[in-house]
Amino acid sequence: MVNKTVIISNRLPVKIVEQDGEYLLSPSEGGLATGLGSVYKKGGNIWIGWPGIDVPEDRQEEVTKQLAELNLIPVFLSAEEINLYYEGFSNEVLWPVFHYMVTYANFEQNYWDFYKSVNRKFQEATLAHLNEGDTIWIHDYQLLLLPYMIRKAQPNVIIGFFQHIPFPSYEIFRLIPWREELISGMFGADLLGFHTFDDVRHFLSAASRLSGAKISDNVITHNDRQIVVESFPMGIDAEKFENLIGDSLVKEYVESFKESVQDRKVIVTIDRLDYSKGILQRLQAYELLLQVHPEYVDKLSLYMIVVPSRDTVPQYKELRDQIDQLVGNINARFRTLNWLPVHYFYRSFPIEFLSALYSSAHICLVTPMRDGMNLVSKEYVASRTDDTGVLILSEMAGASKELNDALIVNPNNIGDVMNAIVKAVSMPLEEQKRRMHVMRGLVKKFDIHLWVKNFMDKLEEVKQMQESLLTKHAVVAVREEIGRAYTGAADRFIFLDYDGTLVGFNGDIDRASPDEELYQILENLSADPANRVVIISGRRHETLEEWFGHLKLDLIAEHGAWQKHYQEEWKSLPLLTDKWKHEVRTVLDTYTDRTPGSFIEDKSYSLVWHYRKVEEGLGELRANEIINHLKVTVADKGLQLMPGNKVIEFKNIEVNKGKAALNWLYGNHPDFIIAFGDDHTDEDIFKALPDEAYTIKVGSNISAAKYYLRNFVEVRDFLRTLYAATPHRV
Ligand code: GDG
Repeated sequence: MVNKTVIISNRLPVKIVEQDGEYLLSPSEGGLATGLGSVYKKGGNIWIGWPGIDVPEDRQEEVTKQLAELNLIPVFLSAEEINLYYEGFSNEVLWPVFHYMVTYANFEQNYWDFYKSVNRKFQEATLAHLNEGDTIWIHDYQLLLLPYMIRKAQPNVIIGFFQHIPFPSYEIFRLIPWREELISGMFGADLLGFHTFDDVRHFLSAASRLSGAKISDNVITHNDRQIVVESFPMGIDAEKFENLIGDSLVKEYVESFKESVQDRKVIVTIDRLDYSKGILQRLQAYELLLQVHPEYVDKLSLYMIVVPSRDTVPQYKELRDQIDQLVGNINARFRTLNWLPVHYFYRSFPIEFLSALYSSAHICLVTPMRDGMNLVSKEYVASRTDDTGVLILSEMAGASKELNDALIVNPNNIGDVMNAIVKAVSMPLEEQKRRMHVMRGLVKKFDIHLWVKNFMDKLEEVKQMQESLLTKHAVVAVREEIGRAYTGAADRFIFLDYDGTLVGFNGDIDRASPDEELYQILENLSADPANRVVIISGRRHETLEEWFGHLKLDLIAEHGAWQKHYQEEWKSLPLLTDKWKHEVRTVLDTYTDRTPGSFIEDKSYSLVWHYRKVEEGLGELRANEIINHLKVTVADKGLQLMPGNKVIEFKNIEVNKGKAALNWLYGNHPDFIIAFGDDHTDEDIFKALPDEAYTIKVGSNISAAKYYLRNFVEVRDFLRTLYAATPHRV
């Protein structure tokens, strides 16, 4: 069966109207629909979503058939569901919180219940069309729970998720009562996309604080899966906006504009009605301008289009009233017989009208308080085919990260916005062209098609990464193969790391002592005379002696600085010096005094700075400070610095687990070697051992080992199956 791609979003890219008892469908022209057209219209691919109207149950089959012809699959939602899941949770909880307008949020339990049940409806609709190996791309904040819901029911699909609105800082996100559930829902994805790197940072920070998942750069390791988090700044259909300039209808509109504005300079603003768009503040800035600079009276015309949106919600209705009032005030105060300061339209227009506005406007004023990206700014730029015109852009819009040749403003600072308008009005043509040319090149190159391609390519890359990890997992077949090699061997070396490999990772290093079950396993394993079982650990030799001295084991402590063959004495590596310790210790002490929860472990030939109990983030910061501080000392004294799992260790360069393991093999010719380890000090063993050795990494990180097991429980099971399969079974 050929794998397909499934797009899922709250709304299907289609407009349905009922006329004379018939349902009439017209495809949506929005940029996203155009961009994704290249995906969902191909082959057996589909797009799943709400069709946008309430269809009575007895007509749903008919609509489903009509939609199927366009590769669209409907999720029918009742008025109540739309009210509570969409208007309620999505737009009265997530939207305000994600746009930093927390006081507008209504944390209603009822909204959350419906959010969950509607996400489940999307899950059911998806599963009905899903096969193993399919690729899924989910869109936006209405469906945050869906990735995990799908993953749980169908683990073998690849899931991408893109959020079109900002992801707020953790301090804001944590206010949501259901924050952990939302993060877990998103964790079902393989690839999480946001518009900007700031959104990525905020998500990673919230994810690490709320889930305890391991995060390294932009990769989260959770439940044995890796989740890649990336920024994909969305683009527009730039070619379409360029071409529209030549359209005859657009030209007609441009002509009539010219007549009405004459030689005044036009400022355009276009937004959906939303408190995140900064419409009121922008009007205030314009009012201030007319007040402070009366010379601009009759010289400027502000064309302001506000597209109706969510105006049944009280806050939106209130905003609309406030806009009406402010526009009325400005016009009443400053208008002249032949001039109107603000031309305000509360409705939507055909795209040709927008294009005419974009190409007629000297200035485009885009000043949202927060905006995931803001496509209007890019549409204006794409429409300026002669490179003239000035874009004034809020630093709070995602687009400001790319369009930094715009006049960037803080939308809360109306004086700043006013000054930007003054600067824009008088900007020399060359400067306009220089700035616009750069921005137009950018908007043209990073268009909606490249955005779709980049996301899909990354999804494919992540899929391959997941697959390659999967093949390394020591699944049943692998264990059987290793089991056969083990049984057939007469002289075996078994290297076992301790922390994280034989026992779980413990916040308190002294509490991770061996338990009865582990002793049993080690006793059984070492009872076979063909086995040399070697514990190879970073722990102090005194500790290993205390825990394992009574067993038939070889012990390597402090990464090889101390060694003991069974029934012999402990020996330290010859020619090691610990003279450097005093200098390093003095520095580490100062950091420990400033960092609650951190402590120093002093071993014979190494010093370890532990920060597993330090406040999240602070420990990493201090570790980096220490590394910088001691860089020179490390080089001068011939030391090795090893950052590990919530630790940094300083040790003599000669000390290395890989060298120690090789030393152990010296003069022996075993026919079976296996090594288990969980952190990067064990990588030295994996790399040093001969090719025929079986190397097993514990945890699912990328490793030089041939296979991996998920955790110490799997390691113990594995060891049990090994000795249970031999005739020497105890
Ligand atoms: C969300 C995020 C992110 C506007 N008026 C008319 C009309 N429009 C079109 C514009 C533009 C789109 O609507 C608005 O897009 P924005 O990006 O500006 O804002 P949101 O709707 O809030 O979108 C936003 C976006 O998702 C994409 O990820 O950028 O941050 O909030 O394309 O041209 N189109 C027509 N008539 C109108 O009157 N035909």
